[in-house]
Amino acid sequence: MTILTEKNETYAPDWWKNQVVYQIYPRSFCDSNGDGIGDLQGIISKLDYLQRLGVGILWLSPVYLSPMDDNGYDISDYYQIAQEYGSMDDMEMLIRQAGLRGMRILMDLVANHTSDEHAWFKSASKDRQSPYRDFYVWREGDKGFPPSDLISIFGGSAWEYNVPTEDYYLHMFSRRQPDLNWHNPAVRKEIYKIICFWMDKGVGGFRIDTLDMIGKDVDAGRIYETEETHAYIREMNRQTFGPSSLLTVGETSSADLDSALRYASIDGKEISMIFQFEHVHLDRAAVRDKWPIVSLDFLRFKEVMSRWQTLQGRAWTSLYLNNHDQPRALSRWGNDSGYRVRCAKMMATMLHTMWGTPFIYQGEEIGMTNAGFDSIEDYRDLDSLRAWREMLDKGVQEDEVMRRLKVKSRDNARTPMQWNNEPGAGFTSGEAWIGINPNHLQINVHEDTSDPDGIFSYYQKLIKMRAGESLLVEGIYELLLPDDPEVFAFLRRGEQTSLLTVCNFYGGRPHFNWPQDMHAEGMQLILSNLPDAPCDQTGFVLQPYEARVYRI
Ligand code: TEU
Ligand code: CA
Repeated sequence: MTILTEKNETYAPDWWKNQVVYQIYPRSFCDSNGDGIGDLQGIISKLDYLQRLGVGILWLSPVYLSPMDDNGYDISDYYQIAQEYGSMDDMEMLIRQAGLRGMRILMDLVANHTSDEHAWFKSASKDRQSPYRDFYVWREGDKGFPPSDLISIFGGSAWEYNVPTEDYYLHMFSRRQPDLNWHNPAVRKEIYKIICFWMDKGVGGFRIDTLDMIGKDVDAGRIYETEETHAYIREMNRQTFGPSSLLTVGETSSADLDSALRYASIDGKEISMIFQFEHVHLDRAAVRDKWPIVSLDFLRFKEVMSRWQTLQGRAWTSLYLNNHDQPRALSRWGNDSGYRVRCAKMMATMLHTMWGTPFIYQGEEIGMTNAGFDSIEDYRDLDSLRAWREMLDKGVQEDEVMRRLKVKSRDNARTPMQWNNEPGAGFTSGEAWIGINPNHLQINVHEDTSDPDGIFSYYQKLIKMRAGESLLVEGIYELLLPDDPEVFAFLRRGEQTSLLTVCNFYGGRPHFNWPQDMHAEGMQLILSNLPDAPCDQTGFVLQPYEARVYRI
């Protein structure tokens, strides 16, 4: 089945393979009514900007009805739009207006858990006889102790005692996000109804939150990826988006290559692609211990990014450095001061010339940076606020706790989009729900897009290149200089020609030698983040954070 759009276009099954996705965090994108909270009409007012950028798909973080305990990742009604974001009419207008500009909407489906204010949970938590009782995971405690030592991702026990029914329910995230029991066919049926409802609205696909957790075996303490996980995804595929050309992206923080070959196999039985987390877990003390500050092991980063390229031809993958859960990569792994503009372009060159579908997170296209918050009062993210309390209780010095939040907090990515240098950054005429980065005076859309050498126009070039360069979609990836501590260089080999990407991730001036079987005269520079790119028979000296792409 292909989806007809406003222009009665039809979409081939792999329409998204040369597209770039733009993630919008609605709360922080654009506020149209001055209440300090981003909204759907705000997004609609920026569709021309997004069309100019050249992206083909807009992933919206959740906009459904929610008490906003986790900024919408706690849904209380999947069929309604959160009042602070607007109405269903606004949502339908957004889908339509985006479609008219050749852009499709990816909804964020949070189905591992609901809000504790969802009607199902309100009923289930009141009465053991509720018809929705088995929509959630209930276990007896043991003389006042939780049923097991499962820990929530947001810290603390994953079990919450429920007084009315005198037992515990499971919540792998906040206690206000009770896990759904996917082993119950009635739950799966309800989720499939929700997917079909939004498909009928004309969305282009779904990003599926914590997809690797839906088949959890709680009593075995196995939270991620079981056989049931894949069985349920295949059933979901068959009963909803499978026959269509929708784009489906699963968030699977536990995935390795083998599981990715199942989730995102080109046989189309599950989903189109996944978000893997190996690279964003590299600078963690441990996968479940994100707060201690660890510097990036660049060689491991290159190895991980390259290993995920080996899926080519057997599955499909996403490419990302930023999202609403991660600190901004430019601050985290790049240079967000003296070389901010050049470094932003270099990181984008690395990502957008790899194999897979690149994702741009709002503000990445103008080089926005981490928030720089100094006081706990600045923070809004429940994960960060709880971690602050937990680290203090464990005896970590307050200045170290604040240093960690400043580097690692999800709020780094959630400060309002910086449209101009006005007091509300063009995001709001009111008081923003979270602090606006003071550097919006210098770093903003107006400033950057008025510079032909700005980051935005560089992203435009990369996106246009992907749409027109088959080597970026099909070229076979080959890492060069795996042991080089500064340079990330790789080929995208084709039949007749190939592409060569060379990125200097640091501030040194290393010399890059042309690869063995290649010569200067055969090289055609097709993109660079510096005005000139001299080279000689041997190769060239890379300037700090310099990036070049050659056709060979
Ligand atoms: O995140 C799931 C996930 O992988 C998180 O555990 C992530 O590792 C953590 O947020 C890092 O601190 C998804 C959403 O992206 C996130 O915003 C939600 O808070 C979470 O699920 C619960 O829905
Ligand atoms: Ca608003």
